[in-house]
Amino acid sequence: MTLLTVRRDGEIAVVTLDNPPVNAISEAVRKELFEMVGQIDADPGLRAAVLICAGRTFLAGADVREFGKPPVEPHLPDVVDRIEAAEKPWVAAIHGAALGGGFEIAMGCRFRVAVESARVGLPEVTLGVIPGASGTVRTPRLAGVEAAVELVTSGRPLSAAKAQKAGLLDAVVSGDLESGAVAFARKALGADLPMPVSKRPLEQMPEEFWQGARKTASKAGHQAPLRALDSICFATEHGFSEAMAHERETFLDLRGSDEAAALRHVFFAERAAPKPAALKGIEPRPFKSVGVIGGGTMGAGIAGACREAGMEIILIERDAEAVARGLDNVGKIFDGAVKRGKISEEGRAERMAGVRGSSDYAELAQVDLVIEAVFEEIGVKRAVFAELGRVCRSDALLATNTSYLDPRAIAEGLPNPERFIGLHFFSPAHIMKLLEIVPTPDTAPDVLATGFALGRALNKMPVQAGICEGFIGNRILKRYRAEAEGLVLQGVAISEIDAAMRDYGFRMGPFEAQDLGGLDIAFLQREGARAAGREVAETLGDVLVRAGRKGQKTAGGWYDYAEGDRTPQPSAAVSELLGERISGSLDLPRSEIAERLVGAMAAEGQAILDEGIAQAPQDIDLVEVHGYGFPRWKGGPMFAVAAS
Ligand code: 3H9
Repeated sequence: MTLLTVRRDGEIAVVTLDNPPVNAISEAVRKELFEMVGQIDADPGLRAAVLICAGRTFLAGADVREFGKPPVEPHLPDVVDRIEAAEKPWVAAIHGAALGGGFEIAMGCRFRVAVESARVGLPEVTLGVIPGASGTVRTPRLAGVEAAVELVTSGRPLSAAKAQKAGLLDAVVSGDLESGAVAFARKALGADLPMPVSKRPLEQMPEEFWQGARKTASKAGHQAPLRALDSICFATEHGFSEAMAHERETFLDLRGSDEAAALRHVFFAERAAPKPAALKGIEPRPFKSVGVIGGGTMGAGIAGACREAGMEIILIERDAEAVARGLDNVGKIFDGAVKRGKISEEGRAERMAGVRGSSDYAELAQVDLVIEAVFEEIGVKRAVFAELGRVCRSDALLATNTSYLDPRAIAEGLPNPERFIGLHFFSPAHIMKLLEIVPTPDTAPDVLATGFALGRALNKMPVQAGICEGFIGNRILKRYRAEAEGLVLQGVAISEIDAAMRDYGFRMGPFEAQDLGGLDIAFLQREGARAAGREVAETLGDVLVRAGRKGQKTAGGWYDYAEGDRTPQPSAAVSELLGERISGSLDLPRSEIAERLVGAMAAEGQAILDEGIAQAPQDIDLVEVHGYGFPRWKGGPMFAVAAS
């Protein structure tokens, strides 16, 4: 045994698994666990076993890296059965997270105890599969069908307290987990053992229950949640072994699916992106105190996100009135969190106590980091950095939140330009995950490392982008929209293009999304470029804005809207406005429309890679998934096109 060690505590064996980083259940782990059950059963001096893990977590699930390879014995369901069938009862002692196969192993144990901070769950559907080692068969026997359906189809883990309430855990221990679990085992040996989970009875649910659950599961947009639900339903109607065979078949079928491959791609990309190899070993600068310049929607969102992560905030605005408005905007963010039950009133007060407003830049003399989020105009931004250059510590990190301007131009003349960086947040900044990190040629490596550390601290998805118009995300967006307009010019109906992209998995198509966000933003940006003497071709969006059609806020953009109704209606006015420009009557199936638009995104992504603007194709995929609504289960445009 190399991964499992055993320590004796009287008649209890404490079996510790140490398979860093997350105790994933690899082939070796399965093999050692399977054999360990036999060894403990054969030892007359032992009466029970506690399974505990070293490191940050209990078993985090099957080793996802093995999913692309043929399954090798012993299979996980057999390991779970083996533990359950042991003569000596096993107790799972959970810290960190017991997820997927990790929780399935825990269900094979006769008891489950956890520390308060632990989480348990069956997140397999987020990887495009279903639980494959009895999650859909044992969970309804352990916690009831309704709880099992919620756990398995949502993939969301539960806190230890909630899991105990649902019947998934037998006890939550405070203090040392190992001694708590050993004490639990000792006490349990003094009473009758509960029935193994596989032998427990299963309740039957009415047809309406399944109908409602199917409706909810189908909202995910990909097949795994529905298949997981079907598997639970099957388990309620068949015996244990039959249900296990059915679950296994579904699991293996999905494991080889395109959706699962795409979701695994995103899973690993998300884990790699926040810790770029090139920055390994570089110590980030501190960011305990943060100045935010601008208290509008963006500035307030950034301030709210930083405060939520525990930083002390000074919000700078022009004058007292604007300061009050800015603080009010931050307050509204925390009001929302109170309303959603995420924080208490006291929590809100405690957060707001750490947000101070001022119109005096001198207040920023000692802060670690300043993030500028003022109007997107080069003169305004440069004036801000001239001021910051005067008042801030020479080692304070200075960041601009710009979407389109060149950070080099913003930083021109700044003393110590090595501490300057672009941090492109997405609106609303306290919610959106994506953070584009844009270093200039002068940015010091530890400043870049600080950008990533900040991204991680804010629980965002930080991705490095080089300097070009629109960085990664907005540059691809522009190409996507241009391609969509190109199809309109060839005669494809606007509503068909939107429907095609919804069918593909986006929540909205490109035209509906513009109507919601407003067509004027991109229009003004194009006009700005034209005014600066750059050649920018007239778009169909320009035609609409010039005719006063800026989107839902003007009761019409690409579509018409009835008052108080956000349902897009095809617009005769738009047909008339665009009429003579439309030169064809192209009729494309929706799948081909989507293929063309995603293909255009990927082609732009390739150009971005070739120019060194993005570091890797998976970074582009993360930008699209986390910032632009690209369906996760398609993996992002680079993955989707490479896989097709
Ligand atoms: C399953 O169990 C199927 C079964 O039902 C049936 C089978 C028959 N495998 O997230 P982190 C790596 S499906 C392989 O940054 P944290 C990860 O790539 C599985 N590797 O840590 C990273 O590597 P690197 C169901 C894995 O502390 C490193 O570990 N389980 C796995 O922020 C650290 O990861 C899940 O879906 C894995 N399963 O969070 C759980 N998990 O250092 C997935 C992680 O090289 N995992 N790695 O970049 C998680 O949710 C988090 O990792 C966890 C820790 C919460 C556990």
